[in-house]
Amino acid sequence: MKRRIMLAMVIAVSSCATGTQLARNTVPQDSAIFDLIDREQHRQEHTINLIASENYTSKEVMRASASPLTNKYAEGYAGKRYYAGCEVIDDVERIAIARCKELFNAEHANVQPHAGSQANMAAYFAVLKPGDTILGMSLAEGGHLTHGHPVNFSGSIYNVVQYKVHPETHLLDFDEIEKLALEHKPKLIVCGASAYSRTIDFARFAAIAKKVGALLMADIAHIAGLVAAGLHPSPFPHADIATSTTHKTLRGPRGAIILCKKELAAAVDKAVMPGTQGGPFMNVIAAKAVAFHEALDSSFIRYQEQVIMNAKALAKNLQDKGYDIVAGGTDNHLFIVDLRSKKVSGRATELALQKAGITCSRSCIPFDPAKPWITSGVRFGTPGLTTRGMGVAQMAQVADFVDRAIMQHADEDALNAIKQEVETLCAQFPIYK
Ligand code: DSN
Repeated sequence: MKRRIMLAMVIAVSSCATGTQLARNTVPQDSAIFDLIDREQHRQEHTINLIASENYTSKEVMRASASPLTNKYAEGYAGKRYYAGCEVIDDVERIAIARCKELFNAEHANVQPHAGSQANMAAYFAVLKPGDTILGMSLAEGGHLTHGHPVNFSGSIYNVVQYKVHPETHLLDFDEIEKLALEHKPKLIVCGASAYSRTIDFARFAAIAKKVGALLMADIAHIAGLVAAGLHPSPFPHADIATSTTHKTLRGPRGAIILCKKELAAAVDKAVMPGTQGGPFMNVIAAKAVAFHEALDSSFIRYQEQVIMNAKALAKNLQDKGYDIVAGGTDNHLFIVDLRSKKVSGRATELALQKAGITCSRSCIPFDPAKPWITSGVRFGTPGLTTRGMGVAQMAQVADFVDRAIMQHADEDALNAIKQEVETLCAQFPIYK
C-alpha cells in the first residue's frame, strides 16, 4: 500500500515537471498532413512560379504565423477587448498598426481583416447600405469578384455598374468611367485590379468621384508592395479607403488590411468587428507586423525594383517570340499574355506549363471570346521568382521554357524535358536554404 502511494506521488511530480511534453505526447502523429506539407514545400522549391498573386514569405513571417499567438482570443481592439489576458496581444496589434500606417502613409489602419474579400466586405459595410450603387471594374476585364460580380456578395447586395477597359488600347478608359459615373451617380467608385498591367491613376479616379459626390475606394491588393516601395503612385491622399491583401507583392502572411482617412476610422473599425468578423487571428497580425517591418527596410525597395524589371524583361522576351501582351506591356509586377495568335487556350497553356514545372493562372483577356473556364490568356507575375533571387538573365530562360512548352503543349516527352531544365534552374535559386 505504502509503495503504491509512493509510486503515485512520483508520477504526479514527474507530470508537473514535464507537463508540456506530456501534453504534446498525447497528440497523435499526423503523418498524412505533415507528409503533404513536405511535398508542397518540395513542389514550391522545384517549380517556377509565375502566379502573380503568390510570393514566398520570410522564415520570420512564418515563425510569427505559427506562434502561440494562435491560441489567443482578442475580439475588439487594443485596450478594448472582450477577453482578459490581452495585454501582450494589444502591443502586437499596436505595433502592426503603427508600421502599416507608416508604410502606406495612411491616417488609419485596421490590420484585422482575414482576407482580401473580407476587407472589401468590411469597407463596403462601413460606407454603404444595401441597394446603394457602386461603380467597379468588371472581373473579365481585370477587376475582382468583390468589385461587383453578380455571383459575389458585392453583386447581390449592391446595385452594381461595371466599367471595362478601352476596347483597343486595353487601358482604363477614363472618359467611359466618367460617363458611367455621371449617369449612375454611384455612392462608391472602386478602383484597383487583379489583372491590369499599367499604372493606375488614382488622382483621375478621385476627380471623377468628386464630380459625382462619390467616395473612392482603391483595392491595391496586387500592387501593395510596389506602393509601399514608392514605385507605384499611392492611393493616398486621393482615395477615402484602400484595401489590400498582405501576401502578394507585399510578401507577408495570408491576410488583409484596410487603410482609410481618419474621418472613416470609426466606421471601418466597427465594420470589421463586430460588423463582419469576430476574433482576429493574432498570430497572423503578428506576422503582418513582421512583414511590414521587412517592407520598411530599404532592401524592400530594391526587391520591388527587381520585380518590375523582371516583369518587363519577361514580357519583352515573350513579345520577341511573337506573343501579344495585353495593353502592350507592363508597368508593374504582372502582365496578361493574349494567346490567340498562338492558337492555344489559356487552360491548355496552364496545363502544359504545369507539366513542364511552371505554375501560372489562366486569365481572361479583355472582351475575351472564350469562356472564363477556358480563357484566351494567361497571367504571369514575377514577385515569387524575384524573391528567390532570379533576375533579368533568368527571365530570358523562363520565357524560353514557356514558349517551348506552349509550342509543344501536346508532346509529353518535350514537356518532361523542359521540367528537368526547370528543376536545374530552381536548384540554383532555393527559396528556403
Ligand atoms: N485570387 C487573387 C488573384 O489571383 O489575383 C485575387 O483575389
